[in-house]
Amino acid sequence: MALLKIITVFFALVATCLSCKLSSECDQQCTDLEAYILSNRSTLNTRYRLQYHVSPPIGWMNDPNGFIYYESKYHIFYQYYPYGAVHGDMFWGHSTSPDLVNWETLLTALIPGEEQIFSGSAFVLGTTLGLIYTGHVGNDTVHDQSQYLAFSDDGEIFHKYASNPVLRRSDAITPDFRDPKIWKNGDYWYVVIGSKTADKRGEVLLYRTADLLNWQYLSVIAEANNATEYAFMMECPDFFELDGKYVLMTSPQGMNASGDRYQNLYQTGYMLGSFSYETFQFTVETEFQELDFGHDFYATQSTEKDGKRLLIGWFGMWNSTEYAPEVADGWAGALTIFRELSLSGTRILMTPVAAMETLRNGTAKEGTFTTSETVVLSQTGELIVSADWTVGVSLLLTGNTGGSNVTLEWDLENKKVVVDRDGEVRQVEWTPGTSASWRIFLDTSSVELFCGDGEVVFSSRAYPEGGWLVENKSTQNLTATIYNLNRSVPL
Ligand SMILES: *[C@@H]1O[C@H](CO)[C@@H](O)[C@H](O)[C@H]1NC(C)=O
Ligand SMILES: *[C@@H]1O[C@H](CO)[C@@H](O)[C@H](O)[C@H]1NC(C)=O
Ligand SMILES: *[C@@H]1O[C@H](CO)[C@@H](O)[C@H](O)[C@H]1NC(C)=O
Ligand SMILES: *[C@@H]1O[C@H](CO)[C@@H](O)[C@H](O)[C@H]1NC(C)=O
Ligand SMILES: *[C@@H]1O[C@H](CO)[C@@H](O)[C@H](O)[C@H]1NC(C)=O
Ligand SMILES: *[C@@H]1O[C@H](CO)[C@@H](O)[C@H](O)[C@H]1NC(C)=O
Ligand SMILES: *[C@@H]1O[C@H](CO)[C@@H](O)[C@H](O)[C@H]1NC(C)=O
Ligand SMILES: *[C@@H]1O[C@H](CO)[C@@H](O)[C@H](O)[C@H]1NC(C)=O
Ligand SMILES: *[C@@H]1O[C@H](CO)[C@@H](O)[C@H](O)[C@H]1NC(C)=O
Ligand SMILES: CC(=O)N[C@H]1CO[C@H](CO)[C@@H](O)[C@@H]1O
Repeated sequence: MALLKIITVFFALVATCLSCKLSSECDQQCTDLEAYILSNRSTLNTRYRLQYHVSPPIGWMNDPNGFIYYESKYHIFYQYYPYGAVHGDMFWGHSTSPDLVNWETLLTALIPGEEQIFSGSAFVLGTTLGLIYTGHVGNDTVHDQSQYLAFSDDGEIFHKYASNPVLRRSDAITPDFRDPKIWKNGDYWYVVIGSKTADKRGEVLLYRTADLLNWQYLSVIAEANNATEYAFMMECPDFFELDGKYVLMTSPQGMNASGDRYQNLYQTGYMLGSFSYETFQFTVETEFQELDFGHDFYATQSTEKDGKRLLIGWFGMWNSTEYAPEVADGWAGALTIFRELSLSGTRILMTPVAAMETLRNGTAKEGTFTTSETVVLSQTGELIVSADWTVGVSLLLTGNTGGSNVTLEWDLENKKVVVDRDGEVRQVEWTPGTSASWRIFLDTSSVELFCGDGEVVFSSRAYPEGGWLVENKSTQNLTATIYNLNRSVPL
């Protein structure tokens, strides 16, 4: 009892005292978990392990969390279940990088207690790294969700605040209240949190606090308001300024497919508008648009560094990761490559972070890529393809010895970019400039296609066998530079 009291006082201080020193020891629970990860990792079948995308050391991964720059390194955390390639009780896995390309795996940051550690974000408080996450208590059907804090002095060992939770939804209309994204403005910390209305329309709520402990409800930032915008839940909201506009990025669940749009089980996209820190109203100016049109993209999180808005997404989808072949290998899920955002009119452009170029390790091909020509790569590659966009383009990406067939097509007649993965089609209109090119990142089991300046992007997992084989199936000769890429994440 006395010990409990001391611990409580100690952690109560942490939230308010910048100079309090936290213990930086991996305790027994942490030691046992790391021993399990270390020894059991060797049992993974590594055939589909990615070479430059962050993926769990073992077990399951979904949403990225806590993306931040702290003490000279980028930190990324993620929804993690080490004991199987399934969505079990959630932990937070953790990796760091000096450059967003070369990643190192750190100790598991948060281990579930009475609560599972659902999604959240990070903040820097002096020399302390803080995390705010959703504590999920109960099961899928009967549960309670509220917001918890944790702190670290060294960026690796985290301590949960003793008087969690610090923020609950005051009306009890829904138990779904999750994924706090925090930022600071003036004297206050703000969070947006995903939730739903009493009649089950997804909504995003705004709160603020001066001390991280006492929170004030401010406003509804956005809610699904009609049939076409219908969503029963908004997950993983993010709210930030980009080139003079405010962006509400969110992952709505329950939007029905409509033509080429919303083809995945759940969506991720954004609305642009203006926002006032006096009225706390977000005035929406553009309709919801998907950010990425690939098969496997969800639950984005962004952070700002040196004036750049950087973003990462879960390279997965709820109904594909569970059946992906890697599940049989003892792991599931990954993060996309890191992207930088900019605004062009009403469209957010996504480009790979500049440091991706440091992975290039010589070229497999440079120059004319003739009709019917094939290029065999090892397990990774970056392709820069230029074409005459007044003529159609078709590139087949397949395995050197079989596996997935992914066709990337410029459908001239419909003016659409089409990504066909084994018959599952995703497509969207594109307006190429004359000098536009496609930039394609291939990893052991993934494809990311960036069109032009990043106005159209597709992220899809795929499973080629025996390394990639790229074939020009177009009627025109293309110009291509194809780089080999080095590994930058642990096996
Ligand atoms: C998995 O980890 C447990 C706990 O550390 C250990 O007892 C077991 O031997 C490991 N299994 C393998 C196959 O390494
Ligand atoms: C979920 O928890 C509730 C309350 O404890 C319990 O009644 C219910 O059976 C549980 N459901 C499942 C699927 O475990
Ligand atoms: C629903 O909302 C969308 C986007 O704001 C709008 O274009 C559409 O007209 C609305 N539909 C109805 C039936 O209100
Ligand atoms: C979405 O699709 C489901 C199943 O097809 C249907 O029951 C529902 O009415 C649709 N919702 C909207 C808003 O169109
Ligand atoms: C996942 O859901 C989407 C949208 O409902 C559907 O088109 C797709 O076939 C599903 N995939 C799997 C593997 O169930
Ligand atoms: C790629 O890796 C090789 C072997 O480890 C190394 O020699 C080379 O310098 C690396 N290339 C780059 C661009 O880092
Ligand atoms: C890919 O295409 C080849 C050649 O048409 C075919 O044999 C193979 O079954 C296809 N792979 C998949 C996963 O559909
Ligand atoms: C493509 O390049 C090949 C080899 O340089 C050349 O023979 C052929 O005429 C070119 N085809 C077109 C359509 O330009
Ligand atoms: C980089 O390229 C060199 C020369 O082709 C090759 O020997 C080396 O294995 C490559 N490194 C990696 C990590 O692929
Ligand atoms: C127009 C043309 O030559 N298309 C060729 C593209 O490549 C495929 C596969 O080799 C050929 O079957 C097509 O004839």
